[in-house]
Amino acid sequence: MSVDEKLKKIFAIKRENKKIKLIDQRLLPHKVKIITLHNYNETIEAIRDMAVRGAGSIGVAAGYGLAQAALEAKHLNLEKFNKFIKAASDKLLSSRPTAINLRHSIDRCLKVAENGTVTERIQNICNESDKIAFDDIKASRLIGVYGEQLLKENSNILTHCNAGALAYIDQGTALSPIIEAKRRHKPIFVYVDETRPRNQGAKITAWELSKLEIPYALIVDNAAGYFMINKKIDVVIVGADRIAVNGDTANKIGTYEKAVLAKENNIPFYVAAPSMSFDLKCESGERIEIEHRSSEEITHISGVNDSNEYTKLRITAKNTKAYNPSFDITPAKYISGFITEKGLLKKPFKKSIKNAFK
Ligand code: RUB
Repeated sequence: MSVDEKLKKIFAIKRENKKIKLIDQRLLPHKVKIITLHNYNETIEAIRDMAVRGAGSIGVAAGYGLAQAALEAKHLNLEKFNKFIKAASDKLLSSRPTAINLRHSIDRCLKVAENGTVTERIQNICNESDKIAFDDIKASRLIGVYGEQLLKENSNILTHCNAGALAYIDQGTALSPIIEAKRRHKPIFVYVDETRPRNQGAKITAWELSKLEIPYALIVDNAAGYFMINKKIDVVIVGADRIAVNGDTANKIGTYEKAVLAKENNIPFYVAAPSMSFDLKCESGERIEIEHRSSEEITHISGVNDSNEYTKLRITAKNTKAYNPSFDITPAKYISGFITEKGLLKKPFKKSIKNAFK
């Protein structure tokens, strides 16, 4: 089976008129269950509870969610329709705050719904939501093509969290250059951070790479320094949830420390991200809202037992206090470049980012 045939089985999200279908990422890698979301409230819940996750997929889900809301409101007059869409947008926007893709998707869908009859506005929102997904596919492929050029034969790549096909359709951001290398039969090896607390690396990235038959090994989050200082890692590639105009980048918690370690060890550190991940209204990382999630994500762990039954376990003493910021900011000075659908953006980032996306 070719890489492309294998990729088709790892789809993040699809829209079929009012229904959204997605692989429930909470159950991976133990169960590949496709769930159907019937209305926009179900979609909000799926984003909030991370059945769908990853900046790009959250953005697509939000656009599709607004399409669902528009279809749900088709019997309303124009005034009530507009109020309904405004309320639905606000609710979608508050479902997860850090990834800018969500806001960009909502803004794009609202913009095409500024004029016309209710029927025309519904059609425009639906078309735009599909176009967001289509644009993501194109960006994902181009990121792969540009990023692959940075990988030498037998490169050892470290990645954090999951920025593959389930995070960003259709072959991810950080994993896209890796998939392109596989397509071109270039030998490479991937070190996968487990990515506590939700273990997106251990549960999703490792699963995706094994499905695609790309050689990898899972490492614990605090082992990256060991592998770097022992010259086992040649390059780091991560995704992004929001990038400020100066290049400061929000990504999954732990990204910052990997970037500092990479600099200390003279290892290039790339962020693979499409235009949808850049926030041109945000001057620097300090202005990026960081999502704080439930402490239960740290105190408990889920998986399957020997009978393959889903189990959740508490790993700490009862009532253990835990802080759980979901993202951190990597200052631009630690980033070697941004792999985008427009090519590699180099320093000075203020200039290259503005030139690429103005
Ligand atoms: C996901 C995360 C990923 C980026 C990848 O966090 O931090 O690295 O979203 O970006 P979470 P992209 O699992 O909490 O959503 O989607 O652009 O690949």
